[in-house]
Amino acid sequence: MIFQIFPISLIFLIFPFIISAQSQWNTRDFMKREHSLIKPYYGSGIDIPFWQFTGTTIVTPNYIRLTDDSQSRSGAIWNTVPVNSRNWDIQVHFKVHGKGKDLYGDGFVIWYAKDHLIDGPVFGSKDYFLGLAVILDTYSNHNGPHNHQHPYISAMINNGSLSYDHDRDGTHTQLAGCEAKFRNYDHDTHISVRYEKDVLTVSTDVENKAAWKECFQVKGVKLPTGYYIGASATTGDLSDSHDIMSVRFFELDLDNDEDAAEDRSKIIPSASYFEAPREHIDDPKPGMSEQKIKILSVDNIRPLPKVAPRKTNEKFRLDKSRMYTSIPEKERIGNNEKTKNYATHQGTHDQQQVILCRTSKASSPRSSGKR
Ligand SMILES: *[C@@H]1O[C@H](CO)[C@@H](O)[C@H](O)[C@H]1NC(C)=O
Ligand SMILES: [Ca+2]
Repeated sequence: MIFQIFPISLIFLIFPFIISAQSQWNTRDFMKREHSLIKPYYGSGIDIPFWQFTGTTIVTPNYIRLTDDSQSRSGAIWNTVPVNSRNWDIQVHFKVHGKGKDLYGDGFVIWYAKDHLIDGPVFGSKDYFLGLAVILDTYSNHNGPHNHQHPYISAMINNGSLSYDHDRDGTHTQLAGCEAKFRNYDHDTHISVRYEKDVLTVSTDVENKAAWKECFQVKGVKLPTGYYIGASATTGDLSDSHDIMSVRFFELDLDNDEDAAEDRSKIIPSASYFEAPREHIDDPKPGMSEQKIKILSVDNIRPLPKVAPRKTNEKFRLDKSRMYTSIPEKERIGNNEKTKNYATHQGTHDQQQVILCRTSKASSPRSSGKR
């Protein structure tokens, strides 16, 4: 009997080595159905199992369209099951396409966030979120000189205190980013968001090579378990269709993961590395652009051009581009009331009307003068 058992135990000894050799190719990573979205989307009923959608999202047999190629759309799709895996890889097959040749927007976000199904100004979802946003930004809002082209993929980690600044394409809050042309292809386009041992790696497969190309990698990213996967998109004056064909969630089964037992459910999202902003070189704190709402009376701010030179030690400024040009279309979604009031108040002398304006501590008068 002993001799019969022995070969079997040998197999058990050898087996782990076979597996660990294979794990480089992720054969042990397995797709979790409850976090994945694959065709056919519908189960037995009219619901998509484990997923909910909001806004302009429509589901067809072959794709989930967050927005179509028309103005002022906003749609999202969210997984309803919180992710309890510590290490994962989310692979999204997507398609962004539209009739615009040079002008199109705005893009979409792949989320790993605490709050789900909450609409807002960050490509259709909540600002001041907790978690990770991987932003595929097709439209360059940034007025100043740019260091990169769009479409641009970047990542933002938020503990709920930061606002995504559309006007600067999130420059102040991004961890890292890369250019990636992913629009209007006939071939399939994919993105992988991999979170493994606190390292975030974003890769794309958009050149029809059936291989991942690294976009960026950032170490020291802390994300808790228990958040939700989602995707959301918006259009403004410019538009695109933003389609999701599939979401595949792989739980990574790591060898020698000594931290695997650690309870990660209570930690606050954080990143030890922020990319230095491309502008605002006089900003002492990269990635810390702070925004606040100030309430001013209209009397105090008229006529508008006098506001900036007024002798005051208050560290706010009025964003003139906001006053004289149309408010960026991104802000309109979910902010319709506010922008409407904004426009009205500009044209009236009624006293004590309240105007909401955005101020930025990070912007000194000098830098605003350069704009
Ligand atoms: C949240 O993030 C901001 C900006 O990165 C940081 O200043 C703040 O200390 C963080 N708060 C918590 C509770 O981690
Ligand atoms: Ca943008």
